[in-house]
Amino acid sequence: MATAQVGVVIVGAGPAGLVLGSLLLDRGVDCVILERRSREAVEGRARAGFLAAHSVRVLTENGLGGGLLAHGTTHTACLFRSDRGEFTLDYGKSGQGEAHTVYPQQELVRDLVAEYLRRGGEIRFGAEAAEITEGAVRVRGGTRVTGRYIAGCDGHRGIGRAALTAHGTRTARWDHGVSWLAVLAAAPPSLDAVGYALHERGFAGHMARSASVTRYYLQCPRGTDPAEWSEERIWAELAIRMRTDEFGPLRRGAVLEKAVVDLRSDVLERPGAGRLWLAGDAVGLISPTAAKGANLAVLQAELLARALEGALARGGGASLARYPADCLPRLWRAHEFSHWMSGLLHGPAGDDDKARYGRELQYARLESLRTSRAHQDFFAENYVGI
Ligand code: RFL
Repeated sequence: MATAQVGVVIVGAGPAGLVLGSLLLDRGVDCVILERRSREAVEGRARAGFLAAHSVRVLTENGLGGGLLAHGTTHTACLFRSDRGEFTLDYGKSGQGEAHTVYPQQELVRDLVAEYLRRGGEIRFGAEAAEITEGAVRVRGGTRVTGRYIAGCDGHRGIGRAALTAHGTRTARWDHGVSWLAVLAAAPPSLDAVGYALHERGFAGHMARSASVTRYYLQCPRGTDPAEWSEERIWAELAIRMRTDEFGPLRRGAVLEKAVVDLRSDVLERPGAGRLWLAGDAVGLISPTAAKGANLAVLQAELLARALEGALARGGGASLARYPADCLPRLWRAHEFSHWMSGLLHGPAGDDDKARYGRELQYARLESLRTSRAHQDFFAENYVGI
């Protein structure tokens, strides 16, 4: 059974789909969002937390930033630790002088769902898109939803991307060969800054999420089962890699979640064709080293909203044809920086000549970041900007 045709059928109620939906409604484009999970599941999924200045601008200028302005906190510094010492890089004082706003992704998603519904939008939770055909989405269970355009905002493993690659769209891909145990702890942050610790046992990271929740990362071997990491072991390993003997203890708390993330990146050569266009992780997966994923989702939603509005208002694809050129260079810039960060944070394993050489390069890069204003400006501009 098909329902009436809407302007845009959006698949996925993550940051990309929800921002796109609200922007389209604002521009007078009717749309419907299909989301396979329940509202509770979507609003409860803790992932990102660092919103770049551009994302904050897009959200606030479009009436989507109430929650983050009221409850987010500003971050302008990150700290690097290694066996050569510690230093803080105040990126708010370098580059364009911009800041991150720390606001948990699940809270942003909650705000976005509420605002989209308030604007009169429709979300069908528990509606899994099973197939995308020319201008129509078949929902598992039988219904067909038709739109003049389909927006695949269904993440990296979604069917939007699969529909494009099935028709020959190629992917550029990189495996960083590194995995992280991503831990969410009911513990207040232990540092005022984002913490990056380089250690011969592997990288460890600290990122505030709220006054009572902190995300930690521990580099671990590929194929690690999170069950191997007890709460005890996590805190003991964090203490070693973050060198708490030297720099002071971490504030501990219950581990709320632990998952292994393989650091992989990829980008589609084209983010859409015909009547199917993608935004967010569906276009490209980016390794979490520089906390770019959710920010790229917001950026692409903004660009795609403009392109779809133009296509619907004026007919045909001139504005959609510009979407790849607007979106891909920015995406690649973020990937280049994330890749650079990955090299900075992950030293080679072992102690042979090659590993020692690689580690010294890592230290030289850190030392340059510590002392060179030009290098700090480069870092700041890319870390907080898009
Ligand atoms: P999402 O958030 O994955 O949302 C996609 C939605 O589509 C739904 N879906 C379907 N719905 C209907 N039918 C289908 N067939 C469907 N298939 C999928 C899914 O249920 C889901 O609700 O993609 P989106 O919107 O593109 O947003 C991307 C961001 O969520 C992601 O890039 C970030 O979370 C990445 N990320 C971070 N990004 C940052 O900018 N800053 C950070 O600090 C940061 N930390 C992180 C992160 C990702 C992490 N993980 C789990 C990979 C930390 C972690 C641990």
